[in-house]
Amino acid sequence: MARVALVNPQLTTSTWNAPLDRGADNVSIRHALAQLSACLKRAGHQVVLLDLRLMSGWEEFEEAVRRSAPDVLGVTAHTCEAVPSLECLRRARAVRPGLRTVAGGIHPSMFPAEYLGSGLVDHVLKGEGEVSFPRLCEDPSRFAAESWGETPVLDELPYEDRELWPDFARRLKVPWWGKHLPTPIMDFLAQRGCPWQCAFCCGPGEQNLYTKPKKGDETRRLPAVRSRSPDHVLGEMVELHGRYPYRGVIFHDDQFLLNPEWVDRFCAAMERHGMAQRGIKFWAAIRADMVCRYPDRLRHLKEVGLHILSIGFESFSDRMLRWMKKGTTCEINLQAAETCRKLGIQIYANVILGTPYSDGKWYPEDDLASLWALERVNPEIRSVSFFSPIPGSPFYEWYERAGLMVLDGETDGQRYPDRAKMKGVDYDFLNRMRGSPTSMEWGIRPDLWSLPHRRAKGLLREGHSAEGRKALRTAMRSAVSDLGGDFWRLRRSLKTYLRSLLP
Ligand code: B12
Ligand code: SF4
Repeated sequence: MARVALVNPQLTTSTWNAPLDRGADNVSIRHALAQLSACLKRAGHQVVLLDLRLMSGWEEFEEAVRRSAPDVLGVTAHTCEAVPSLECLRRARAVRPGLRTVAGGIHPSMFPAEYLGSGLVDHVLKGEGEVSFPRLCEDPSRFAAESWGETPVLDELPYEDRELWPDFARRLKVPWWGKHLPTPIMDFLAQRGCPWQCAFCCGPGEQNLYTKPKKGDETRRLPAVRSRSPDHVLGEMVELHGRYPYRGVIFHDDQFLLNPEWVDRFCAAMERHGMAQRGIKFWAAIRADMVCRYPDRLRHLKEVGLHILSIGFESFSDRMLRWMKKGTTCEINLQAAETCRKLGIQIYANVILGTPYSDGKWYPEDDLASLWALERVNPEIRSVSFFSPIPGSPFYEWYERAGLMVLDGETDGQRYPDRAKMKGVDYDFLNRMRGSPTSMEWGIRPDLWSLPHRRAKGLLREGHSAEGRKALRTAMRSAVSDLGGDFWRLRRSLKTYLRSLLP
């Protein structure tokens, strides 16, 4: 049996000696490694964790490789971790020549040549690793340099090895969701993949990850979106609750409501185990159109503990939503928010600003529509970020071809709340619009926009058309003069946007 080191190279969005009180990237365990560890141990291998966030620097990493003397070193990587993951491999090889190295996870799966071409890895194991990685560790000679992991049956997997993190119990107590979720917080994955194809998202990239071979043509892969059975999920939840009586739960699934029948069975299992009675409140993500299609399911989820719903509104401009291939409209977004409000479910609103349109130009009115609608929805959490193309998404290829991306090689593959990523977007303008310095509280400055705007809309609603138009003009003038930027272009955009509000 092999001694296996699992490496978390999470330095881009976290740091050496990462303090637990500074954000999700420092707190969250790496589920991929926790899951792989459970499978490796079940197969009889020994596992050590090398998480850079728990170390003080490269010297400590090298010392840990020397001390743990692994036979196999497996490194995971998201795109933003490509650089540190390769550095881990380089240093591990230098300290322990002849060490067998394996790369896996979404980035190596999409771009295996980056790893194999570096000469630092023996294998890239693409796709899911639970079944094949333990076999590779047992007998690497059976695996080619580049191969696909066998697609696992999720219900046959052991529960994650969360205690691989020596400070796991401490991590649970961190209130990384502020007042929105009670602590201790436990996070779970109940389903894998997403069948939609939003152009800005790496969901399509995930379809290169969570896949199965095509029947009759093993050389081709098809997306394998699937769920654990609710009993398997609840089995893990109940077992962990016995050991760590948590109160907040995060379901990281891309889309929690993929299949309404699955949700029915999940709710029944939650009721059977009295999870709401234990005071457990949970967070999940559901598309706006699915909220509108299945309000009854949402009500049931609320009854069993759904406390805060993450909705990818993305934009409240219909043409932008079409360009993003989101499959929703502004009206659907507003209706979904309304449903949540009626059911007493808090809203975590995801909105993307600064996306150039199909002609390569950025139109401020698209973002103004989103910001104004955000004021209307008034969500508990505003997760507003500037658009950054993620490799593996259709938009990445499109904007790359259009030459519109501002790339720096180091931080690519991250979604930024506030960093300039696209040419032609007036980030100063967007920043001057915001009502608060923190990205989570993104909102339009009320003095600039909302108050005069609201007044104007009120007048229009009451039928005072002339006064309404005048008030809208005043709103526009005050916004334009205060915001600066390309005055004439902005003026045109604001005019277009304001006109769209007039009856
Ligand atoms: C939970 C989650 C988070 C959490 C926790 C992240 C963490 N450190 O674990 C938080 C909220 C902190 C987070 C942050 C970010 N995330 Co995130 N996140 C996810 C999410 C929803 C689930 C990931 C997960 O745990 N999956 C379950 C595990 C079991 O699956 P897995 O990771 O794919 O691992 C399997 C295989 O890939 C493989 N495998 C993985 N590693 C290895 C290693 C070896 C050696 C082998 C053999 C196999 C192998 O085997 C595993 C088991 O089958 C995914 C979307 C998704 N559904 O996957 C996005 C996702 C991974 N995140 C994404 C992004 C962009 C980010 C951020 C960059 C956002 C930002 N700030 O800009 C940061 C980066 C954080 C970081 N440095 O890692 C993108 C990544 C795209 C890309 N091309 O890299 C994804 C795919 C979402 C998307 N659709 O766009 N994220
Ligand atoms: S944005 Fe959401 S719905 Fe769209 S592809 Fe990504 S995960 Fe799926």
